[in-house]
Amino acid sequence: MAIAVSASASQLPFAESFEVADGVVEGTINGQNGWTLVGDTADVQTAVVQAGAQALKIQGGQVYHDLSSDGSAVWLHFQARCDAAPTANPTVTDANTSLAFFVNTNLNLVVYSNTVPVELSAQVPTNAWIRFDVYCDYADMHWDLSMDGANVAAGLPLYSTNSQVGSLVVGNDGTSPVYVDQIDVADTEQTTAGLPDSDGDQIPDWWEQKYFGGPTSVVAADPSGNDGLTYLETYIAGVSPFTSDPFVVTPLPAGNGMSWTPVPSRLYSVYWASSLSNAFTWIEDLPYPQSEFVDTAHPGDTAGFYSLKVQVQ
Ligand SMILES: [Ca+2]
Ligand SMILES: [Ca+2]
Repeated sequence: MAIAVSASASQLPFAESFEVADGVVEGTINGQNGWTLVGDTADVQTAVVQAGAQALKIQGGQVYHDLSSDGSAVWLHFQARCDAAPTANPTVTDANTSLAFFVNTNLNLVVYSNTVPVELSAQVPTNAWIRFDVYCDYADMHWDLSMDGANVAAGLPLYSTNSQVGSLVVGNDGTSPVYVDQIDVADTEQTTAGLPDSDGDQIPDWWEQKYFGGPTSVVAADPSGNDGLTYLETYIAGVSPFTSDPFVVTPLPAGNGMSWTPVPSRLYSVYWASSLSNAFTWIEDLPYPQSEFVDTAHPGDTAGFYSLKVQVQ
């Protein structure tokens, strides 16, 4: 099994669960939902599935789907299952590739660091669904890989600097079947799906790697360089962990609410109190991308106080 990603221009987020509800029927994936098959066989089937009633089975060949994004990073996760050790190792040569990895004939994961394949000690069990998570950062030109929520490689340089042509490629060069399900690709953070957090401190690996050079490099409760916020608080608020960078809440001109710059995958909860000596009570939850609260509950009040709580969704 091999995966390769390159990305740039307009279709993310992309999700594929190979279900009838997505417009996918049993039989070859070629021509369904924008997928193209090159090679022998890649069939949507019902016998082995990770979720729902259908999943993709690849037996020799590669399937392609266009991906495009204006963002500077890509979050990708999917489920895969190998029936047996692959009978052949692929070679990636496409200069448009951003990142690539595969399971080799020893069932070890192999990641590309630049154009060099590097065998990891991580082994992939057979006949078990495995979740793979990829974070690809085009600003910093690195990518990370996790298997079942545990980081196995981080800070790898991208295969190529060329990200102008975008596609997702899933292939199986061997003869033993490989199954794939629940593909999810986005260019904003996908926290609802449970991003890998190897040290369990509520800051995902990608953020620790991007800002501190390792997937577990930050102590979440330590003070950041940003005005007394902890590192965890800077991550949740989406502000700098290094310098003064306040989360700005702006009162509406009429004094009946506030606005802010929202961060993807965040939930903003508004609380209100008639005075600072009274307890705040919850009014409303406003998920990203909402960026404004207008108070309709206290139209006649001459005074009041708002509190805005930010959570990762
Ligand atoms: Ca499915
Ligand atoms: Ca963490």
